[in-house]
Amino acid sequence: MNFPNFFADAESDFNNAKFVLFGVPHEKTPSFRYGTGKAPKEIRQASWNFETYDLRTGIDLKDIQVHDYGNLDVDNIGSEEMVEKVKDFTSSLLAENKFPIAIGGEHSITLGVVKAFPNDIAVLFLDAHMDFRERYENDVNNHACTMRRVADHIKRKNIAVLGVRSAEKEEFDSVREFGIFYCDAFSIQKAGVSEAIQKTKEHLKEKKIYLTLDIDVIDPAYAPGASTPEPFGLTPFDILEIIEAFSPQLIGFDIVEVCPPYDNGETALLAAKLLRSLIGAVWSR
Ligand SMILES: [Mn+2]
Repeated sequence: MNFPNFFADAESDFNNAKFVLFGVPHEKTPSFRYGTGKAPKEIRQASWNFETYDLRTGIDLKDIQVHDYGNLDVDNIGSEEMVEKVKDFTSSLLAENKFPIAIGGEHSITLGVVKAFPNDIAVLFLDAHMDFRERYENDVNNHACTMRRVADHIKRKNIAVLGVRSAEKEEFDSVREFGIFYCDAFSIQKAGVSEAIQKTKEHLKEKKIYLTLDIDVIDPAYAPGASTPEPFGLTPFDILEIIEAFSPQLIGFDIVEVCPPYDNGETALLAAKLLRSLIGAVWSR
């Protein structure tokens, strides 16, 4: 069955919208699986499964002004040009006081969104990987370099990473050397996500926060359709708790690396639900 090709209940026009969704089906540098370019469409389709009423917040999504812009055309451009295009588009949203929500595509799209913000914001990464390589496969904008590029743009002390459990030794060494804050998945499992949230809040304080959710932060049992799945991940409940805890400070969001060809639609469903939960949480703050 085919549903309309826009996110369910995102029926506001652009001018009245508080939130603007846009897809960036950029897929140039996968290291394991192809298919993230299909994610914006599949996540939109999956969104039609859900009721408009949100039990957690008591809010009906129909009452929130959300606009779905559609996808940016990034088909035949390289990663550098893509980053500039995403940056320009996001800047136009911020100029109109919109809350930007990007749907990837690869994690490399995050840099474009972040560059549109002033460089004194904080960025919270939810990711299984550190993505802290200086360059990968001769591309400084490879998805394996996302956090490193973000660290070029904003202050290192304003970056936090939750759920990480995979990187080269050199990446962990330079993250520590850069003084970047992180809670790995194993300590979150042991002490609970609430404690990780508390520590992250102490670190980022009252800063405005851009949240980037790489779907692979979630365990492959819940999110098998990820481009680089990594066992020992967080649960969907953990992610919900993180979203709700930081919602008062959030200024933008992306969800990346969903890879629809590798499951039966459950990862796109989870991504769509998390998007809806985030919109509800930010709206009701
Ligand atoms: Mn990742």
